[in-house]
Amino acid sequence: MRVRRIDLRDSGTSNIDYRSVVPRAEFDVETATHAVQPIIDAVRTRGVEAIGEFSQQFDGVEREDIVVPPEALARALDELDPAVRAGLEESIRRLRATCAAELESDVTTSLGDGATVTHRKVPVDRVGLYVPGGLAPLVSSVVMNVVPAQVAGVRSIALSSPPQKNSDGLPEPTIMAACALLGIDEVYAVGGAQAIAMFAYGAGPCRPVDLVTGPGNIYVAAAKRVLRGVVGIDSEAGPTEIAILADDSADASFVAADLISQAEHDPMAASVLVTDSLALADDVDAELEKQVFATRHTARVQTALTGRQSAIVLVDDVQQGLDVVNAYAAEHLEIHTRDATDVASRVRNAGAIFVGSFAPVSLGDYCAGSNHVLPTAGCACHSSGLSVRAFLRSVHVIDYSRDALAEVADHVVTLAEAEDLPGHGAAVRVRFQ
Ligand code: HSO
Ligand code: ZN
Repeated sequence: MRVRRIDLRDSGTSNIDYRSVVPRAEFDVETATHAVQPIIDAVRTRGVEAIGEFSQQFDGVEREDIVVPPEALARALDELDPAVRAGLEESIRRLRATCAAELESDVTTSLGDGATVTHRKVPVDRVGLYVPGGLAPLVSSVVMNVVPAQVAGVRSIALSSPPQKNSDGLPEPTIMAACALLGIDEVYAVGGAQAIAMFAYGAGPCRPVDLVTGPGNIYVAAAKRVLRGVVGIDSEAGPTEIAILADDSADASFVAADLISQAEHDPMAASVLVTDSLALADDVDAELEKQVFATRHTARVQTALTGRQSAIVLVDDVQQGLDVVNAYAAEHLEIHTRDATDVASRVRNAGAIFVGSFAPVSLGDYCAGSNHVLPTAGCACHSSGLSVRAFLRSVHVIDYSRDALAEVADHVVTLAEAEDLPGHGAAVRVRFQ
């Protein structure tokens, strides 16, 4: 097994567009939009009937009712392994702490006597949270979606996760248990693009939502892209990615383990090492060789690591490494260099940054107190990971008295004239005639 190498050493740094050399999957979100469009159209026009057909086709499940009964949620929580429950509780506790600290209050600015503008934060009314089932039941994604929504004050929360053959056509039991633990009672057994379409348009018992959040496979990410505008979306959180920026001080066994940890999610997952140390690159290769065959999901990991989307990128120095990782805009970026804190402060584009050798991505996946729903496929250069802010809108509230308006009236009239919009000016003048 060999991870492909991209050698950028001695390439002259001045005129390389690193975005064109960083590794990317051939099958991308844009391509997947063609596959999901018919699914979305079918759910929009035929609702639950179409959902039933897709559940049969993609999940191998035949179940009339897409609603998960409250008794099933309660039973799943009763039957939850106590150690898993303790892990979830710790994860919830830490994430609640960061979410509570991040909750922004309204800001009022005074612009003179009787003139204020308030930046008011208003939670979204109704959200649809997606939790993947697929290759792994991501129970932790229930926590990552629900906690910030609850802290933001969202009143109506619906959650959907794929129906499972071995769970009577209901979602994975641990996922149902986590819903019960967090007090979520509106749960649907619907997966993939059809779940995103159900949230966007509404279907049967599920009323349309205002915002959809959550991670998923490439089809879920594509459905979010297609439906953005019909519904709000958090970010495109598709097949997972890890990039590691490392120098010769890094521990090759840690680096290899972390590359494998995210490759384990999906044959389409991306694991990228960027290093200025050829010795480290070789050591990581050797470690991968050992560790990949000792891990449980060898085939999936191997496919991910040897795919076009994964690579070891050789650079001249840490500065060039930073240019490469900034161009790549990884979902997760680990920094294994000397002065890791300083290097991390120079990163501009990443969904989340993990500093030093003892902050692996797996920590953030479960228990760091950070969120693991993060933008993928380069979207980190314009989008943010899930947080309380994703569930809030900000509204400017403009409150001016007569005198305060008089103070600025001439400027409004002049600017309106300059734009050839005299009616705008007149709307101010009429108040003083
Ligand atoms: N690494 C995934 C999240 C996850 N990992 C859930 C394990 N469980 C995307 O950030
Ligand atoms: Zn993970």
